[in-house]
Amino acid sequence: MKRKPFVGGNWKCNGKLSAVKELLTAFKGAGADAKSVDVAIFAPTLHIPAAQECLAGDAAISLGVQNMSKTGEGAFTGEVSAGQVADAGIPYVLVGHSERRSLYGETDEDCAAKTKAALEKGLTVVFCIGEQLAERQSGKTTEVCEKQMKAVIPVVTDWAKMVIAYEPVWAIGTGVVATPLQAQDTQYQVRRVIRDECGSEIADSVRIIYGGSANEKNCKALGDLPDVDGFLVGGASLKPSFTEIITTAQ
Ligand code: G2H
Repeated sequence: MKRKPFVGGNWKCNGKLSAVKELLTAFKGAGADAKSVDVAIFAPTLHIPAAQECLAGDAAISLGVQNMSKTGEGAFTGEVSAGQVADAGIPYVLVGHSERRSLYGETDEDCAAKTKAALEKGLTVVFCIGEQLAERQSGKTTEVCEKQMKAVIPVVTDWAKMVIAYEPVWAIGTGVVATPLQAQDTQYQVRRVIRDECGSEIADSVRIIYGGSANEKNCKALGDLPDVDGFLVGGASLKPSFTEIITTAQ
């Protein structure tokens, strides 16, 4: 089944405000066709108003936050709620990125709570899963991804607003990309878990994207795979050549 590709750019905690306009102007020039690809830039939260101004009137590129609170509004110093993200006109949120899980101690339960809160406010969630190197080496990749998926599946009320990002932790920011065989095998298994738990209609329509050292050179071979529906791109989304990933995907 052909699914509409999704290409996300995860800028992480990089860049100055002055770089936002420069990069987004280059991305707008890619001529992304909103009918054939969904593109979202996960900018640092402080940079989003500048990004919104730059993208005003451009239907092809959307914005997202890289994290949000699992709680609602109230006395939660330093947090940003799902309602505030939605109220600010930001359609996407990343949940469960491995850097949030490993550096900030986010658990499967936290990721499920954030997903539930985001979906309740109508946000689209890009939900990240993936195994550590030792887990792959000991043959536990499918088991790890299955556990991460099974923690979130019970709270998903609208699969049209879910994108799953398979990001092997050993490939993140390392320059070591998964082979096409590794990506396809794992993403096939992730879709199998969704099929077992939620049925074929949902499994066949949900997008499962790949992340981890994806770039303009390796995206064609990976994007041609049957269970790879696009990319979550970190380092390579901080360069104008990110446009090549968009045009290859669409
Ligand atoms: C994984 C990815 C983006 P990079 O974190 O989510 O980053 O492409 O730099 O490996």
